[in-house]
Amino acid sequence: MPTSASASHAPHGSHAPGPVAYFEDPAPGRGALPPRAAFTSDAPSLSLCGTWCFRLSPAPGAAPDGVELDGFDASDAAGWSDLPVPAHWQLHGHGAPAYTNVDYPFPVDPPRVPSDNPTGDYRLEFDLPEDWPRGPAVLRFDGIDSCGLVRLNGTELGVTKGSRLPSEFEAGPLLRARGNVLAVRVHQWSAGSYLEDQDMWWLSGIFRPVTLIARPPGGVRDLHVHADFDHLAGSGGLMVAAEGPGVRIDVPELGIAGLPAGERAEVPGVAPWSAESPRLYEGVAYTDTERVPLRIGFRTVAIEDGVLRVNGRRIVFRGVNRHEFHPEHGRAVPRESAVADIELMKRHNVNAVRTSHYPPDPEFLDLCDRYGLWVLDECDLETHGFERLGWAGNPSGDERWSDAFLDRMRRTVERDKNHPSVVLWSLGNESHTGANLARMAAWTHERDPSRPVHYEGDRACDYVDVYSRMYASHEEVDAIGRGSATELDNPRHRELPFILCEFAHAMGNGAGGLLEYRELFERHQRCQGGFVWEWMDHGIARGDAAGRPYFAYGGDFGEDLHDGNFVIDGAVFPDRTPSPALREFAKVFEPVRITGSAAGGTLEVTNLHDTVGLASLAFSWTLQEEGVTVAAGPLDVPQAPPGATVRVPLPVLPSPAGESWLTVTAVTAADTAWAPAGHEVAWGQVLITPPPARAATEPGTAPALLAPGRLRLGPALFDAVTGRLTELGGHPVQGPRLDLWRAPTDNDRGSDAPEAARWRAAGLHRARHRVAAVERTSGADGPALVVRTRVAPPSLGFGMLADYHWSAHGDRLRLRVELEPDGTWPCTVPRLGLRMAVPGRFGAAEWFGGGPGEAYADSRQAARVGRFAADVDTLQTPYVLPQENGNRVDARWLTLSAPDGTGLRVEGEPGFDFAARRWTTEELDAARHTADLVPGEVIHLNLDLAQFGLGSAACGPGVLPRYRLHARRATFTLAFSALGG
Ligand code: IPT
Repeated sequence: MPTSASASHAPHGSHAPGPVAYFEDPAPGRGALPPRAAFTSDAPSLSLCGTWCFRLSPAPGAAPDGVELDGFDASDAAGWSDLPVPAHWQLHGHGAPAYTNVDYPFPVDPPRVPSDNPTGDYRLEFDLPEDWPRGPAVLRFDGIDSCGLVRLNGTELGVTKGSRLPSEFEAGPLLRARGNVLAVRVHQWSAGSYLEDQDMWWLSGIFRPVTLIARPPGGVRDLHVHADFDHLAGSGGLMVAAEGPGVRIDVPELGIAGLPAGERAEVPGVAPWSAESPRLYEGVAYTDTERVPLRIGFRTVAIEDGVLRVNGRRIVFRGVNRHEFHPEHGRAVPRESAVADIELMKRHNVNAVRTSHYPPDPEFLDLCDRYGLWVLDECDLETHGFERLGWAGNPSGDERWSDAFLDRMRRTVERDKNHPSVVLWSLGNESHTGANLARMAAWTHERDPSRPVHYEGDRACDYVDVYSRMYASHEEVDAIGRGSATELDNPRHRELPFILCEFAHAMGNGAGGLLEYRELFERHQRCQGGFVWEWMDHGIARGDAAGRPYFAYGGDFGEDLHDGNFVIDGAVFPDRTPSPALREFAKVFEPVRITGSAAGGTLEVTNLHDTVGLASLAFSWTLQEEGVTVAAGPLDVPQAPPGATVRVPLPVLPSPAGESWLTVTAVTAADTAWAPAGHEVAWGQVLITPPPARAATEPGTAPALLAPGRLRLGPALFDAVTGRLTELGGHPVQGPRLDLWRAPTDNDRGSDAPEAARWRAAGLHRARHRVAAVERTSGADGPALVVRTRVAPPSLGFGMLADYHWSAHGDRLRLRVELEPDGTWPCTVPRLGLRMAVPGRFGAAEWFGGGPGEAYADSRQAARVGRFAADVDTLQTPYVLPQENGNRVDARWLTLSAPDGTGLRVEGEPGFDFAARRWTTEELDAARHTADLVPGEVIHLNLDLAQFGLGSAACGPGVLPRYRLHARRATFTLAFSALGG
């Protein structure tokens, strides 16, 4: 054991023999200074980030002695290497990342941890700057995962636990002008690991900044800014509590000068802070020896009549859960990535963040203050793995862990208490319930009565101020909103604001059903929104043997216990590219709703902001005929307070003959911190000219039998035996056949409603096609080629009768498919559609219909009617675990063409969904990573009548009944023609 290991804490109730090392002690760390607010000042500080010497030992006992001493040999020859700080050692070639969701990756034997406990020794020699003042100085660690023993110049400063929480140690008396030796021994596993079982990668090390900060005698030790807003009077109040001699406050903009700490100033006419209008006032708190810049936001959070209000207004969380993640750096997130997150959130109408499930890098909250996001700031606490044991031994109810729980909450609240963006505290996540949690809540209520306390695990709402749930179905949220009996028939559930701390699990393709959640948040005052799970896929950037990049997930590092791709469940991909889910979110939760009708002659514009008017937006309109702009202009929209709807007459429009839509958009009128002027915030469409009646089709051409075994029908050739289309206008094709299968999504496989398992059991992935007849007929609609088939899985008795009625009219080849279920179907169906293949050269797609992005039955609000172009490669959505993707809805027509203009045109009567890919559905289904998908020779084209919805069953409710698809009688009509050539 290392010499500094302590055996001071006797094991309680543990059957394992032996003393408890400091890292196994359930108590908080030792030696740290009392927690205080995160702030910078004009006192000298020295960043100790950079390159440190590092050595990883397989166990504490194997760690070298004397690292903390002068002259220790930390050379490469002695087994040391360079490691950046901040960083995780597993992402720099030492050990490997590992992913589990709920399971502890070690035996549950609290507070013991495995003796195979990877231990990283960090060593930094540093000099002080010339002008560094003598006297007190603190050494600040913003995050060490999971336990660090800190020694400076041979002397222990202390031990820190609580990976995502800061610790400060007094370092002043030990500092030397030159040749300081800072040694930090970090253990991957500690007693703290039992409290840090969040659903994420296990990644260790000093992953947040390390700073030495001079503490001038007579300086400011801590500050607590109280800045409230009285919405009735329109005035604010400012009082700054401070630790330090004679602290005073100036806020020049408000005429506040020399306000003594502890005294309150009334501030008439102040502008309040909100996520939508994040007004901050610059100030300074100072003593004779130190000046601390302040950014003050005035706002008051209150719960009145069961409704959460800020500055008197009901707010709705249109939020996301944000883990800190970067595909190369893990939780050591570079500042520009944090800024990118916030810009992306703001640009997609996200107004709130739950810092799941730990306080973020402190700078992130500065950004939230500045850009404007409501924050639910969550403590670094999760003991989920005890659920496997029926919660037996859960630390939440165990006295031995009481101080550790409270310590974590204190460090959260003290660090972040001055952020106007933080409107709720959260005790942690998935730690069941217990006295230690109740104590955290009681302490928080006492310390900061200005913010309500959240914790989803307090299902009885005994010690929290909001009723919170995760993944409640629409039906249940509606019941809660109506105040009807809830799960525990608990009156508290009818009195408190209700929020979904997690909903709409964004794993893979999905979640569907966002629109219906929004409707509930609008219908019920107490249903105040929620936080999508989650912001980002935690995929780790890797390359395969051929150098093709992909993102890794659980199991990709050889873990013997892991939860696969459950860590890939974000609204942005690991590289922060927005996924279709985020675009859907942006549309569903747009802060302005634009509707209207041509018949009524008006547009309705509803302001759905919580606190601001429409002044920051510019409105304009565009009229498009078949997706081509024919007229456009600005639109005058009168001011509307939050919640109000204004009516605007439709602009004077031409009358195009073809299908025409008026699109009205609201864009940012001026540059904002998060988007340039012209960024689209909201849009709506009104149908002006419906699709014209179809011109009478030319009379049909009769099919002709050609030798050998081929049939000609107008521009097409068919196989006379199989009845399958083989050529169109001279282009080889594999003609359309009924296809019911899709590569299951994570939601299809979801545990709550495993549709995919039923589809597979029903053999839908390997349907066989029996050709019953190939007939040349001349029915009422003229001559036709009729191919009668039965499509059915092997070994089972049910199937689908599919008749293909082909007719040729000039250059157009028309297909009417008639479907009829045969026998009793045991399951729903993924798709009702056709699959065909066309030459790979036809890689440019253009269509008039829903777009530009992918859409599905229950996730299609973001699809607008227009004319769109994309190549087949960009029609794909690169879900980290490949699955069904790329569907476009309601195409009126589609062309796929080659650069020389040859190609294929498909028209719907009236419309169809489509997807086009360079691999088959079976290949998509089999792929484990994006790099497994290798383009083939042809383009596989799905032309669908309908597809099963997405839902959220990967973690939560399945597809709503109206979006489920059943085998049913159906008719589906398309027309094909060849282009050019
Ligand atoms: C819920 C967790 O709180 C969250 O961290 C994440 O794991 C999510 O599930 C799934 O991705 S807990 C679950 C039991 C609902």
